[in-house]
Amino acid sequence: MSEKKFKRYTVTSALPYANGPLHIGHLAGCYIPSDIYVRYLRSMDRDVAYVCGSDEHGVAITIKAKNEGVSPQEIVDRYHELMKASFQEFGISFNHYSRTSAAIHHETAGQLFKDLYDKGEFVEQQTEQYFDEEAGQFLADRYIEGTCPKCGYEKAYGDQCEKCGSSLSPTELINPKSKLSGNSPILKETKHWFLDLGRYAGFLKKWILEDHKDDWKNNVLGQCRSWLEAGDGLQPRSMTRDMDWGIPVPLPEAAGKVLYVWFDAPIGYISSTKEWAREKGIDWEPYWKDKETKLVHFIGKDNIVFHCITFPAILKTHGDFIIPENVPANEFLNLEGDKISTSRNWAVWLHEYLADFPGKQDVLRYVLTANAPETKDNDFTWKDFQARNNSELVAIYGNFVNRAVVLTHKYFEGKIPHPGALSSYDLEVLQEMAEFPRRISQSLERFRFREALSFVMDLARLGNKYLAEMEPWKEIKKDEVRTGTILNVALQIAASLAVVSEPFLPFTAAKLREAMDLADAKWKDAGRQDLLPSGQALSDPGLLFEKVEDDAIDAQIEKLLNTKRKNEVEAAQAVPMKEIIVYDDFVKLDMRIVQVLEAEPVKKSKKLLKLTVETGLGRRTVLSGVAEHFSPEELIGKQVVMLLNLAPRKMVGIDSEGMILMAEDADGSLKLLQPHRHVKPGSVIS
Ligand code: B3M
Ligand code: ZN
Repeated sequence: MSEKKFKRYTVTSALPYANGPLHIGHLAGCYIPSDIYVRYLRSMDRDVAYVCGSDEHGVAITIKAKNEGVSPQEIVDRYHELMKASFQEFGISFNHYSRTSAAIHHETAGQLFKDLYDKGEFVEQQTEQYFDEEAGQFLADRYIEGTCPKCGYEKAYGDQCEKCGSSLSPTELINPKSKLSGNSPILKETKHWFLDLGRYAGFLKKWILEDHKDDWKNNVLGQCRSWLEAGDGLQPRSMTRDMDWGIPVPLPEAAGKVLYVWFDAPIGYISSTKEWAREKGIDWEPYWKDKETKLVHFIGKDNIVFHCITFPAILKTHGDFIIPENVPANEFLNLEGDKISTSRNWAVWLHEYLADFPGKQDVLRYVLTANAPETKDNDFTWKDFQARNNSELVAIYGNFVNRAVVLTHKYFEGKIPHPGALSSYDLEVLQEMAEFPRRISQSLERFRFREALSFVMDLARLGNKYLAEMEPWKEIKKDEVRTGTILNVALQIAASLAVVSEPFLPFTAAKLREAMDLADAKWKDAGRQDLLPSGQALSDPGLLFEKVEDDAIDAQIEKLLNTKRKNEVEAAQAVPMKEIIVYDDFVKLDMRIVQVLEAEPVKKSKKLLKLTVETGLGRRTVLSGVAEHFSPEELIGKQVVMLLNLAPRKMVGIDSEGMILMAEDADGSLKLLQPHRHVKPGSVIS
């Protein structure tokens, strides 16, 4: 199907919650794909508004603020700046990056809600909602915790059970508790404004399952189909919440209520466009109201229902707005075989990546595109990162460009050599080069970024192979003119590579364009065999990529293993309690604080240390199985707890007179039990 021509493009990528730093899952999910797409559109001289911003409302923010004991505003201010900086550092080239706490967004979202209210699109409903009497507030779904009715998991949320994945409503939870006070909440009447999605079933089914059945991605169509065909898929959904953080509902009777975050957030795309247009002094409306505009939402799969069902229904119902032409959602990226998780710190954080691999943004962009979870979840591994960098970027792309440039400097004073007569093979290679821009274009227009990038690498392979076969370093000994022709052909390939790489590897492309004076080259110029005029000076872009060594990768893997160990400790349940004893049993134990005077290894044992302790009743020898946890030096002088009246026993030929008590931590390490102040040895513990 030929691509319909559009006058302009509005491209959005999901507004990231401002409750934590960005990680590789964010980039792979929607920010790199959307950036590739808009860079390509700009190279095609198309009019693009690429907008995004921080999503600053909702319980994702208020829970973080509560956990840190700060205001939601402090949370969003911190992470809005951090995320904005990370996007810039990775070349995510938004025209505008706004935030949903901005006044322009409050106005825009409030007005849109009011417009729908005035059109009678909302159904007002009194509902019963859990209320925490001690905290004096209604409880959002994530503020309620209880036992999942489906699988018995005791920490299920009000809206979802993370263990079995069931979506729940708070009243289904068994023994619900408020996460604010810990008390059992009561059910209390409250009024909310619902959007009856069932009203839009006809429009949604035709628009998605008929009009877009051929051009939307199957993973998106599949999820939409199950929503549209499931009985409960298009239930009325409340567009307001009882919360004090968010956009106040613009109705006099709605005091204390805010717009549901998933009503307000997508409208953030419109507010961001308005803010951008105001700064540029242009009209924002054509980007959201003109049917000649192509609207594309880039998101992760967990946001499909909001971008394909709820938000289009809101826009369509409102009547003034266009609805998306495509929603190319990606699946999830995992990390070393496990789900990326902010709470478990199981992620590669962008700011940490840049600290460990300075200047290697394009390497990460490359790997995350080559491995993008476009149709199914995919896995990021550090070994694969190293392999792709070393055997693709360094060995093919970088090697090809470097040889072409270095040899031109070596044999032709760094000037583009004049091409002599072209051989049939030269013509064949140039013809093949000319095919690449169209081939890559087709993939990009269909949001197949992995495929498009593989074609870019094929172009680099074409150049690499041509040089390897033509061997200019040998030819120069025989025929200088022929050598010049070979290098001219190779440099024309490198020039086209610079243009078609830009959407994917903007930092590398910028170095190449600078070296080849191609700053103004556009997509239409790629593939030309005279893009670099003979005699033009060619500066040296230097090595485009460097090898990533094993130790750098091992350090990253070790860092993740440490995180895993820490998580296991956090998650470890304490060992079950022993059987109940009575007081008379306890009083038999004579526990004292004793002072360690001497400590030494025991010859025939790896585990034991021989301690000499002052018990207040005289010196004792005790054998303690702590040699793998403490050095003798660490124990000498310490005051520790000892069970004094344990019958002596002989171990490895030594009499041990008592036992030193220790705590075994969740990770198996031993910790000393010590008085918080110095006491007289022999002090009784009771
Ligand atoms: N912040 C959810 C997310 O970060 C939400 C996206 C909003 S897009 C309008 O996945
Ligand atoms: Zn469950």
